[in-house]
Amino acid sequence: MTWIINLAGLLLMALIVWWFWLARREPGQRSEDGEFHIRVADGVYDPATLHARVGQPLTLWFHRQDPSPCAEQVIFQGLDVSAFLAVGEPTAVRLTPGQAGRYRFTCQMQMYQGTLIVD
Ligand SMILES: [Cu+2]
Repeated sequence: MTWIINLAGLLLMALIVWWFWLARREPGQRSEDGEFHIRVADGVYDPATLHARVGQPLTLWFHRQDPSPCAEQVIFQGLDVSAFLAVGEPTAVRLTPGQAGRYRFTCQMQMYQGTLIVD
């Protein structure tokens, strides 16, 4: 009986370690050449978390598959960048982050949500 409890405890510890390791890793996409391809469909940007460096010129290709008006615009908060997205053909959004920080990008109703993390 005791060994079952010990095993359960070990499993729990492993789960906690795994959870924190995952949380610290901050999932998302990094791009060496500054190009990203983001699918816009079903209410989510995929990938929704982008990593970039200060001063790195970025080209974000938005592939909008959602024809609803909700998805038609993407707005980068705090970067003074926004764009209207075409359906069925990729739209390029070019920007160069000048300061480190976390910048949210959303549709105009903020149903689509993404984060650009600049370090
Ligand atoms: Cu929307």
